[in-house]
Amino acid sequence: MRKADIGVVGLGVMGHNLALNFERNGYWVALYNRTAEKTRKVLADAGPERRLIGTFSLEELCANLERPRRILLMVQAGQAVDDMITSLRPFLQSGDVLIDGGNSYFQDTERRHEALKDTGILYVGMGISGGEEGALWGPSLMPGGSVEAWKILAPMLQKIAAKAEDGEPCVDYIGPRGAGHYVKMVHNGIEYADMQLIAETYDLLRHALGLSAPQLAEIFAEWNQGELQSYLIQITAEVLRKIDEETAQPLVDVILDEAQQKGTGKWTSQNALDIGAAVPTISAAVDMRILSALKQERLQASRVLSGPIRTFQGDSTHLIHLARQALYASKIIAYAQGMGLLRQASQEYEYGLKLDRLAAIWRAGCIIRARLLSNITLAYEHEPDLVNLLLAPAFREALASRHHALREVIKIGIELGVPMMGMSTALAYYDAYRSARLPANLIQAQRDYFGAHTYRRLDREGIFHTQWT
Ligand code: NBP
Repeated sequence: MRKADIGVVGLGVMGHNLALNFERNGYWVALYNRTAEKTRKVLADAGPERRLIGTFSLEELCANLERPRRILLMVQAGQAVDDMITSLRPFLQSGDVLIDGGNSYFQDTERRHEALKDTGILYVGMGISGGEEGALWGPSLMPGGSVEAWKILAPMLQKIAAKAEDGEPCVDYIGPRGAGHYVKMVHNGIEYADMQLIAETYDLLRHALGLSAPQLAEIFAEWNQGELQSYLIQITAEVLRKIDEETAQPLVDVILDEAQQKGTGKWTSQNALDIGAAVPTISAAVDMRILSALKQERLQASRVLSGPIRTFQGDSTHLIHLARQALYASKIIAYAQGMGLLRQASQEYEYGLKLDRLAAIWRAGCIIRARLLSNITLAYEHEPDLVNLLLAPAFREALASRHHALREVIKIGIELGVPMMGMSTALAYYDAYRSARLPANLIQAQRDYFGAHTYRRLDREGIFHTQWT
């Protein structure tokens, strides 16, 4: 009987679409899902004559796989992954490859990698981005862990991955242990920031100019033709254009303004704090989701807390032009923060990350795919040790001609009382990073005053303490 080239465990949104992607690319795929009904449904929906083998126990799954076995786990991150590994272990042999393609926390992947290290089972923590469509037609894949496993998997993963404009598959070996899931986590952190910056731009234009959702859709659609071209801008235009069939209003206007989150943005901020990397725009995006969730409190506060009662008096065409520039500038700064975090984590965890490769595999397939990523790829290819993306000549120039717009747009937001937490933090990061002297001298003096924490001086070497009173 024909055995399968790969097994997929977990046939939810991602698992079943990835299975179909492998199948479409010529591979035989064995399917397993905790709830057997789902397996039957995937088989029935796919129809006959497909390279799919339904299995209804993990033993049956493993018996139906070519050696070395390749198994992709696409179950909910957390305990379910540990449970599946424990249940699969008795049926796996040395040399078999086990891939966790869920959004696992990278420290969990480190722990699982360590636990499996002496078993001969090759463990891969793989970040996957692209959602349902990407899983089916080509995701961006971030496999980390066993290098041996990468050699076995590379041809298959290159086939199912998205292809960038130059035809290059959006997959590469990321690094050892939890590196793949680490990079996916930061990808999601950048995604949070990007979405927040777009949302602020929408909010400001709506407040200042009173534009309707369909009018805003046209603006975003036009922006998507230029330097801002990206999946998130494209879907923003499509979302804003959508009319609710029941109410005949723009659907976005009847959606409750409470943003949910699954944790990858929060993990990015938490980890950045742990390793001492500044990612204020990513953190602002997480904070704004938290604030958005306080709907009832906000409703009450809106009745008692005062703010400016002003209307925008300027030229609307000019404001739209400024907003476009500000969005691009703040987006560059947010990406610089994310890439800076990756650079620092690479040293901290000895991941050996190649930032040009990461930017390259995000050019297509994933949620943050954008024209900007081609420029980021080039910047790191040209200068692999670039300490901060802002210093790359192309971005230095892009910001030199746009930071005024960013300042203007934030000022207008402040005047109208529109919260611009993402853009404000982006600008503050830019201003802080380009400051030869920050007021940390005063902070050091305060620390020495109340806690005798000592300070260093600009004019001579050594550690100093002052009796301040
Ligand atoms: P779904 O919620 O669609 O499916 C979850 C799958 O996990 C189902 O097959 C479910 O089996 C299985 N499962 C659960 Br829940 N608990 C299990 C357990 N204890 N043992 C065995 N199987 C269990 O999730 P999804 O959206 O396909 O996401 C899967 C993974 O991929 C997650 O880690 C997610 O964060 C990640 N991811 C999702 C996206 C996305 O856009 N959705 C993108 C990138 C990564 P059942 O049918 O028996 O309940």
